Amino acid sequence: MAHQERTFIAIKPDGVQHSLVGEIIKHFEQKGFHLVAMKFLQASQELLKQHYIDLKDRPFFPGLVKYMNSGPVVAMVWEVLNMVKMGQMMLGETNPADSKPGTIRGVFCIQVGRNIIHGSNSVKSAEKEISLWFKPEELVDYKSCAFDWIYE
Ligand code: DAT
Ligand code: MG
Repeated sequence: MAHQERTFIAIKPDGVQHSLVGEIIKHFEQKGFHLVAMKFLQASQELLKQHYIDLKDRPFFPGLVKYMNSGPVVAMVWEVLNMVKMGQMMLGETNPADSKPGTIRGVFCIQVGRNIIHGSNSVKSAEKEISLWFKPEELVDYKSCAFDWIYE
């Protein structure tokens, strides 16, 4: 049976404003990621500072928090085999200019400070981010009828 890992994915305020919510979710759904949790909210500065705590000393940190707090986001938890590699492959590079055309950042955005989507980049950061954005009871446990058609 396939070993599943959870990742935290967020459609950032620019992704919401560009009406890309459905389009972005479609990519994960159709690829075969398993949806575990989802909510629509305007994140507080406190939450965002915690979320990006590892970057607190970088010069772009205040602008990053301001941008992420400037409008609503879609926060999600998805489950997939080998989530770090799979997530990076779907999202593209941090800088959209380095992202391949088939990736979400490669197709839908231009600049690093407006890169429309977040995805966890390790199992450890995923666990931290999921517990920051979701309560345990908000994570839904169910079996997808397509599971045996996605995993061998
Ligand atoms: P990622 O979002 O790909 O995990 P990261 O964790 O290094 O990248 O940085 C988090 C976010 O911070 C990134 O999505 C956009 C912003 N950021 C990173 N480097 C930046 C830079 N040099 N200038 C402006 N924003 C930057
Ligand atoms: Mg990161």
